[in-house]
Amino acid sequence: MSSILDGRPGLAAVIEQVAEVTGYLWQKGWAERNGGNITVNITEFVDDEIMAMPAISPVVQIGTTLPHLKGKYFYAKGTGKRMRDLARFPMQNGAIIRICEDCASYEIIADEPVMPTSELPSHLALQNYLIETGSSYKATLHTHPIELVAMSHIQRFLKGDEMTRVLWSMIPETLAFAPLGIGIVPYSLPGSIALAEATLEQIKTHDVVLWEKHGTVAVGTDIMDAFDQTDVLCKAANIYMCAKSMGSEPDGMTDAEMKEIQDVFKLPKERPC
Ligand code: 2HA
Ligand code: ZN
Repeated sequence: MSSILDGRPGLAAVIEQVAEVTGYLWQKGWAERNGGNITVNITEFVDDEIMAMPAISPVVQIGTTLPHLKGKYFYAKGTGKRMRDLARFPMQNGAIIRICEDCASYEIIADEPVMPTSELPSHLALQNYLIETGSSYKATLHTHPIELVAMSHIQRFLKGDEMTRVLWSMIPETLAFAPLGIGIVPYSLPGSIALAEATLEQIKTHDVVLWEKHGTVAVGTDIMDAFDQTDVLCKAANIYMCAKSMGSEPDGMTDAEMKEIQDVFKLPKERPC
C-alpha cells in the first residue's frame, strides 16, 4: 500500500523518530493500553502534491478556534491506539491531518482514516501557541510517567513550586536540563477544553506540565526532545522515591547549591525559541 511517506525522506525520518520514542514509552511503563498521545507539526514537509490530497475523513470539529493553525499539517496518534503498536506501524496507528480554513476543524488526509487522539484539543492549543510565538518547537507529548503521577497524588507537591524544588534538588542535571521546572494543572476531565486551557497557561512558563492524578504534557523541538524533558523530571522523581523507600526524607541539594548551578550555567528563565 502506498504511503504519504514514500519519496519524502524528511517526513519519513520524523515519523521514524515518533515510532522510536513510542517504543521507549512502552518500555518505560508509561503507556499502558492506549495511554498517551503525540502530535508533530509536519507543515515544513508539505509540498503541492500533499496540499492537493483529498480528505479521507469527514470534517471534524476541534471544539475550539485556533487562528494560527489555518492550513497547518500534523501527525497525530490515533485515538484508542497503542504506543507499542505505533512503534512498529506508525501510519496505521496515527494519521496526517490538515487544519481547515475555519481554524476550528480538521480532516484526515493520509494514510488511513485513523481518528486522532482524544487529547487533540490540548495538543492543538499548544501547537497554536508555539506557532503564534514563532517557536521552533514542533512536537507535543502526553504520557503517564509512573513516578510523576504518583507524586501528583500527594497534595504538598501540588502547591506552588514545591514539586519543581524537590525534583531539581535530586540531581544537578534536572535543574540544568529542565530549568523552567514542572507546572501543575489540578485534576480536570481528560480531553476537555478546560484541561487544554490550563495546560497552555502552564507550558508558557514550564518545561513540562503535570496533570494531577493523570500524566504529563511536554513540548519539544522534536518528539525526542519532548520525551527527554519528561524523562529528566521522571528520573528525579524516581530518585526521590528510591531514597524515600530507604526510610527517610531525602536531603536534596541545598538552595545555595541549586542557585550556584543556575548562576554558573546561566540557565534560562524562559523557554528559548
Ligand atoms: O489517549 O492518555 O488522556 C489516552 C490518554 C488520554
Ligand atoms: Zn492520558
